[in-house]
Amino acid sequence: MSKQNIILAGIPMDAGKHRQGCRMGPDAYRVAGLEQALSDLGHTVTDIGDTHPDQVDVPEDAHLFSLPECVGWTQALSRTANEVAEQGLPIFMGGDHALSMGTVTGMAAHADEIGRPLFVLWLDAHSDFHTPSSTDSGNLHGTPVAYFTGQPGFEPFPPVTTPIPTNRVGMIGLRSVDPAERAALEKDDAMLADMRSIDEHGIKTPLLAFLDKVREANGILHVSLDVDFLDPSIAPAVGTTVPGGATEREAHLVMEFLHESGLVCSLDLVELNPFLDERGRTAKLMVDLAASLMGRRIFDRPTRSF
Ligand code: 6HN
Ligand code: MN
Ligand code: MN
Ligand code: MN
Repeated sequence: MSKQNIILAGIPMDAGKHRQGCRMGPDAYRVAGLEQALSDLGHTVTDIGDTHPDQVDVPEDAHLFSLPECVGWTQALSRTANEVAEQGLPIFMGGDHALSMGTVTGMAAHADEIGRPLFVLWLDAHSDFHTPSSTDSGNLHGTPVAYFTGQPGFEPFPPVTTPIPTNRVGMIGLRSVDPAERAALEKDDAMLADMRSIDEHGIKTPLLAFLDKVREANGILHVSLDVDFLDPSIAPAVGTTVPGGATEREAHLVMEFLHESGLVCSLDLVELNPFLDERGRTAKLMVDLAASLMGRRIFDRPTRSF
């Protein structure tokens, strides 16, 4: 991957779930030095500030948390992602994972415009494959993959004009998948790598297989990195911790391979809740992972104390 035009877009979205705090994510990434870390690698970095949701005429829903706001965010983010993708490589600083309903559909429209298929790598403890009718929690951050792959039941949301077929989705890090999501995923053909298979075969095996698929199809790759992909002992700043996650080295190795692939077109950094962090350690780790993805080499890692 050569030197890039990186666009940092803040998405202070907290509407995708009941527990609040992810709205502080973009500023935590700024304080943790994301822009400097990336410009130190020789990239041109522009922080375009924070995005805001559109005002939409959608009624509140008794079960789904903050439905109108989520629809407004999706509409605004899909447009913004498509626009910024033309200027370079966007990094979407979340905000909760419901933001991917907008970023991925916007990137899919962009990929369509340049005539290349978009693939999505979902680094997460969860599959986020609920639909508005299958979710028990009513939290829409558990639904983005179902939305952008074109599953039915998202009527109040903007229609998905360029759905991503499930065989272009790869999930790595899974260890908490609800029964309804499992049933739906079993019928589909997404690449699923749970933590058990990672323990057994290493994280490199599913990742390289997936990257081969992207390359063979002349595709481009959107990466969606949920903080809970990481083990909670190294990344406590997230509301949905699940023990047994990726180690620091596993996560960096993924980023290093992604960098070497040259296939990544965009990145979501999601679910960071700075209110739950310990002396900024999770924010700093996420910055380090983004830097690895953008080409920081292993000997150039900073020394840290907390
Ligand atoms: N995330 N499956 C659970 C739910 O409430 O639907 C957890 C969702 C987590 C969402 O990882 O972004
Ligand atoms: Mn466009
Ligand atoms: Mn998620
Ligand atoms: Mn998750």
